[in-house]
Amino acid sequence: MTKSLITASLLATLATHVAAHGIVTKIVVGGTKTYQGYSPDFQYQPTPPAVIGWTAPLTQDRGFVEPASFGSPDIICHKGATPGKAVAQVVAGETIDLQWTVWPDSHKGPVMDYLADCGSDCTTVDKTQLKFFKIDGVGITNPAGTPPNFASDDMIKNASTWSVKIPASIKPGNYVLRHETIALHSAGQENGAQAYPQCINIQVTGSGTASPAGVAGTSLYKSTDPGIIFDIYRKFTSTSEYPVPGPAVFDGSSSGSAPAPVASAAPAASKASSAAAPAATVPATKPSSVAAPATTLPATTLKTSTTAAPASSAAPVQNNTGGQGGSAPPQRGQGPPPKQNNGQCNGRFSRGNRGCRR
Ligand SMILES: [Cu+2]
Repeated sequence: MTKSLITASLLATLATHVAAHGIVTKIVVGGTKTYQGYSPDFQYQPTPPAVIGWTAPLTQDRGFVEPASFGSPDIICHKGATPGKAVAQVVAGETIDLQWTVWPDSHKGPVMDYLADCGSDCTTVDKTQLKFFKIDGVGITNPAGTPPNFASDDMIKNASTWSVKIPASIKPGNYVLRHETIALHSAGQENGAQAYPQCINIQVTGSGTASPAGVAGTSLYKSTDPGIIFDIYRKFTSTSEYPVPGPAVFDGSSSGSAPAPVASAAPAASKASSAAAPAATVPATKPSSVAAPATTLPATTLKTSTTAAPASSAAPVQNNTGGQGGSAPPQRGQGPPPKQNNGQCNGRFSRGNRGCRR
């Protein structure tokens, strides 16, 4: 990269970086059932609310788990996390919208979702015993640009909200949903990626029978995985050039009742995202085309995948394995959210001095 390019990128990042990273603050099931997420601020309240989000008081900084800790229990549901005390009710096949705090656009990377069977009770489960299977994994969704468009960018465009469908095929029971993005702005160097796992408890009802095998949270990633050490600041020609880390997506994730994207049910996450080339037209299998006519919602409104506008032919259309998430058209006219730079977290531009760390 030339010096001028670096300078231009640096200025862009300084201008757009927000201080905090993020947590999931709100969860909406099936478009109607709203649940509060966990906030580290709860630890200062005399009577903290019981929420479905896992308790993680050490995330006061809205920070991340570093790759050096990918083998430690901190990666399971974030640093020092203990089970949430409430449970969301979900019908298998329903979509869950996870709303983050305003996500910094410098923090580009994949978005992944996993489930793990808790047995009788997620609110008291031993997290080290959980075995996670992946139901959603999206990396680059448009190779244009340097860096290219990642799932995190789509999440930002969708009002900092990611939508994931709970597979209709899984058997009823108690599950931890492990939702995560991994920021890659410093991932060109070892231990530079930043994992932001967020867990919630759900109780799934339905008539599914699948009980997919999973892996312990501490075995999901290695610090040397090709999708963990990865330079995003180069030219890309295909969405598949980024290998989404972790196990393959459970191949029953997209089966079951409509509007599952049956044709795009690729087992491998990287294959799945390769289907998300910048499309001029909406793929015939796009599930959202069965939904209501496109509605343009304000950036602050929680938006579900069903509003992914078929009308917006110029927008990059994403067709990820879950069929959801970040397929909102860019909302350029509405301007970026309020941003500031307080000198924290200068991302990869601090390659030499480990930026974005405490
Ligand atoms: Cu950060």
